[in-house]
Amino acid sequence: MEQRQVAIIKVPFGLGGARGGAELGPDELITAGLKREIARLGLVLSEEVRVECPSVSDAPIERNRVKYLDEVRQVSERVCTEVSRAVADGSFPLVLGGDHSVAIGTLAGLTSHYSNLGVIWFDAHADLNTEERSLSGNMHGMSLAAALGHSAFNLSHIPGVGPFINPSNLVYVGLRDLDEYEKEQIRAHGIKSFTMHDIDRMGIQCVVEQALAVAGKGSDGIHLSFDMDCLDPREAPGVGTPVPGGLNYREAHFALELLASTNRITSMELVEVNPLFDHNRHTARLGVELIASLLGKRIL
Ligand code: 5AB
Ligand code: MN
Ligand code: MN
Ligand code: MN
Repeated sequence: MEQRQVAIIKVPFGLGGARGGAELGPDELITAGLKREIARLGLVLSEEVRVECPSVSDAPIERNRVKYLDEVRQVSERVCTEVSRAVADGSFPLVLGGDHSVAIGTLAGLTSHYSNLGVIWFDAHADLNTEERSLSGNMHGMSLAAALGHSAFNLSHIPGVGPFINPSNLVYVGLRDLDEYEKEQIRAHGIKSFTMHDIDRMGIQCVVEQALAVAGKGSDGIHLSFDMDCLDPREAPGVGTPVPGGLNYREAHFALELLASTNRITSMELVEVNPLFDHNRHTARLGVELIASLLGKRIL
């Protein structure tokens, strides 16, 4: 990481998720000691902003098949503004979700600065569904379809936003639960995907090195989108959509330590921490540790 200034952008939004609770994620990460870790690393916290989000408890009962689209749209615009401002200030944007639909706003804010943004997406899921093809109607499963311009609601609907993400600079790490339509999309667009099978076979070091080569090829910035459900639920129980067979503690840390050591990552978001399914703040504390690894924390 080149910048020594970090901007924390909290997005307490949970209406894009399958179950409520992700809206509690940002505060949980702060309580788990995120700012203390940032200070220990000698980094300057240039700002800490909280994006105003429609509350989950006051939300109207959703009768549409695609859930809370208007709310996602509103939050995307606000997140875009804050992320864009952080980049313009020379800060490293650190977005704290919230469910993964917040990535639409993050990517919108980033593409208004980077003309060819690389994206590394750590997730059990591909988040490639469109409004038409999603089986759940949950927007947190559609964020990359929006960033690639595949869905009806996409980045072009957010004012002042640059190009879509180029699928050749997008790479997945940790996939293990895909809808049939998502599999078709990955094949059709040739999106580089390191599934859990590939991690078992090649090891996480090789996977991360190759992922970096894909995201970094010809790109002027690399965004790391980190869905906590990429981890095994035994490591990170506090997520909304847990899937067995994920990354273990050291694999996740080692991956982020490797990324840190390259100085190529220009922004990060950590999403889907859900305190309602956690115990003893375990998942949020792990999230804080992982962010510290990405920001350059070393064992020795
Ligand atoms: B997450 C599923 N594909 O569309 C869907 O946690 C799960 O942001 C989406 O990765 C999971 O509802 C979204 C079945
Ligand atoms: Mn996700
Ligand atoms: Mn996921
Ligand atoms: Mn989830």
